[in-house]
Amino acid sequence: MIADSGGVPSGGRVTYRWKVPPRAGPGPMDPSSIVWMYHSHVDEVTDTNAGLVGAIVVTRQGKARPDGSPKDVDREFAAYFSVVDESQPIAEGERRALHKPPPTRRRRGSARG
Ligand SMILES: [Cu+2]
Repeated sequence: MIADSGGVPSGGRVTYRWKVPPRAGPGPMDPSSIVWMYHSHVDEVTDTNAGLVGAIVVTRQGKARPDGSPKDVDREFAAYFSVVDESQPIAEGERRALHKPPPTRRRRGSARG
């Protein structure tokens, strides 16, 4: 892993490199590739709800093209389904990403009703 503990700046890019042990790849009865999910462990729930998740495709040795895609697959896509509690406040960074100003706080009993 290359990144330090400072996180990835907005618009930034980090390249991660993992050593993939044979047990992380497809087994004898699996297709040419299997998928693992990656996600943030900084603030796991908030970050995952903000979309900081993705797929890692591990293809059997000798079954990948030079770009890493499996030779026996025409198209790849990953789908991730999740249940999210939208009643929970979202993180400030997520709010900024949506280009919405933070909600205005109002005092109870305000003359403006
Ligand atoms: Cu995890």
